[in-house]
Amino acid sequence: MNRTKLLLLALVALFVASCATDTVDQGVTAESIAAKKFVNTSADAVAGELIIYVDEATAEQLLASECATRSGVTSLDGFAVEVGATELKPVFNLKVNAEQKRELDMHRWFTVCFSEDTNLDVAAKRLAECEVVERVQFATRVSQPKVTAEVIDPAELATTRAVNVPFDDTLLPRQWHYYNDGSVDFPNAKAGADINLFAAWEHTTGRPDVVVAVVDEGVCYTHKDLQPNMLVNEAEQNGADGVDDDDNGYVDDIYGYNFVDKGRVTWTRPGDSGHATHVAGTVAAVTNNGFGVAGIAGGSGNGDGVRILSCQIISDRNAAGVSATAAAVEYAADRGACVLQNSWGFEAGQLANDSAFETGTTGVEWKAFQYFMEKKNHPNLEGGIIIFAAGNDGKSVAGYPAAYNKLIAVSAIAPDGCPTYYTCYDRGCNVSAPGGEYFIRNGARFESGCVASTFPGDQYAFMQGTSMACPHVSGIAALAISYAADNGIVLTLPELKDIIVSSVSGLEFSGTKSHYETQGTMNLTNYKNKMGTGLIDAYRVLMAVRGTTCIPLPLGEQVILDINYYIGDGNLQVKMLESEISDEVKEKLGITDCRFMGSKLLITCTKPGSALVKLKYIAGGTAVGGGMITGGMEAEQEFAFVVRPGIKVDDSTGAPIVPGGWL
Ligand SMILES: [Ca+2]
Ligand SMILES: [Ca+2]
Ligand SMILES: [Ca+2]
Repeated sequence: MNRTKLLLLALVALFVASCATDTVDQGVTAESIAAKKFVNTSADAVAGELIIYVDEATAEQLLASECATRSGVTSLDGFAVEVGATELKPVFNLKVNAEQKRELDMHRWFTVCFSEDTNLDVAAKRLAECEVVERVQFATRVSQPKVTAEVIDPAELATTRAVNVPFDDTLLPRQWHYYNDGSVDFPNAKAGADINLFAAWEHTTGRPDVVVAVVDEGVCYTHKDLQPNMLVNEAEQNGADGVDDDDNGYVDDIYGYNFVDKGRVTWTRPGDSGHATHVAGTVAAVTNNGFGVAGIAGGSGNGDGVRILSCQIISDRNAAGVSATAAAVEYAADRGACVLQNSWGFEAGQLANDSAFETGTTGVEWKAFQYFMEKKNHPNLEGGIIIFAAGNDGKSVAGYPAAYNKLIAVSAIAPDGCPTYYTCYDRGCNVSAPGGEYFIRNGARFESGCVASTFPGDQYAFMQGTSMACPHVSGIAALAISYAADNGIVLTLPELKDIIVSSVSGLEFSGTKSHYETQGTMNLTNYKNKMGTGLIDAYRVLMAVRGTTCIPLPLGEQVILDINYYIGDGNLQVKMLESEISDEVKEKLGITDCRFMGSKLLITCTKPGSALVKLKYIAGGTAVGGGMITGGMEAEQEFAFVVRPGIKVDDSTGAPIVPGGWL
């Protein structure tokens, strides 16, 4: 008798015993209790599969029987006979890190497989009526937003790079989403509608000990602009085909694992879209290697980018069920990822709110997320951060699980600094990033306003979507962890989440803009203050990790900066002292005028950029104490001057006029 049968027999025995009791003694009550055990509904659920959460004793019995050599339980009827059950297996992989998984009760989740002809609702009801079964979940599939890729003509790959980009990747000038000086070909393109990446790159470009798991289709790991930044499982790479060389429960998982087909990661099936490869490139395509695109945390051309792990949950348009998806998230945590990049969701409308997601009806996917968030895979982040695309339905609510309040959901903006026509916004959306947008001119479609990244077959392509916005935030999270590591800072997970959602530019828009798909107009007023906290800014994220306050300064205009806006409670208690602004900083920001007057600094910057400066002031009183004088204390604080186009500040205080900053 094989292992599966043994497990099945054990479970069936338990079902029969408990179901019989329920039916006889409790009747209708048992039915109402059973109804409360359902995590979700059977709408669009996969046939022939259910996921159950059993009580502790049953879980132990089922797991122990996995190694049993005895002939097993004899009573074979009831559920197994009715539904033609063929398999019963734990959802999670207890070969790795079992202790922590048991603490989270992950060992109590099982998948039951049976004939696809079986009525799912009837089978689920049967299971729910069993005392030992505490929850029953229908195996819904994940969905991935549809994408339209516009492959970049190879002739363009040889484009001479513009002089104003910091690295030599030939397509970097097309990546307006990293640094937008307003010259991108898009209606009303706005300088500053970007993630302000170039300034961040002056401080870090990533670290190879930071692993980002891309939960998506399979990543084309042979792509020459990705391959050096793929996480390699060396035991498998140097091992034997068809053998689980590192004994982690997955055969041949060299660059990740394919949870749909149960094997190697794939990207060349007819239905594959290139989505994962595009997403991975935004996070960590190799930067400064002389060709292709740059990745946000792709290193500096010295093998120092963050690493990508491919957790494949969609293959040839077939999506993994929820239990395989949960296993993919668990696998990401077990392989050392500390950032989970997710441009996918469940079909909208299955769960109405956070409480349906988390409370009495918690599903198996949440258990996997919880494990990922609790697993400490990097010494400089106490946990793992999970980032989701908000969804492309244009709804005023994020999809699930993106909307869940412990995950970061990303909405998408276009090169005009306005919401894209497709983005989900408002409820459940936490922060925005560039997702790009096609536009029509004279009847023709243009892709220059989309996001440029890697595409299978050593190609490059433009795509649009919150799927493209999401990896911007994942890449920035990876930079934040890298920067923390470089500076000996340990972040908690809540700290990193707070930093990400608070390090943003204000988004200012009004009126209407044209809608690419319908060629109608979208009313931007509907989106006001609903694109999360604003547009994420990579430089601000790093400065927040460092603990340094950013002072936005306008470009080419004299400004009177009142230090009291940035220190203390703003009651003019602080007098500024003459501070040294180095020649290097003056040159970098084109500072033509710089005078200290009382609590104020009069300054004119003529070049965009950013620089760290130390400003001195008197803490208390109007003079520094010492000698015969009783007075204030001389103090010093580091600030980051940020000069960008579009920054507007108050004439008398230098405070930014757009709440939260620039744009
Ligand atoms: Ca393996
Ligand atoms: Ca192998
Ligand atoms: Ca490159």
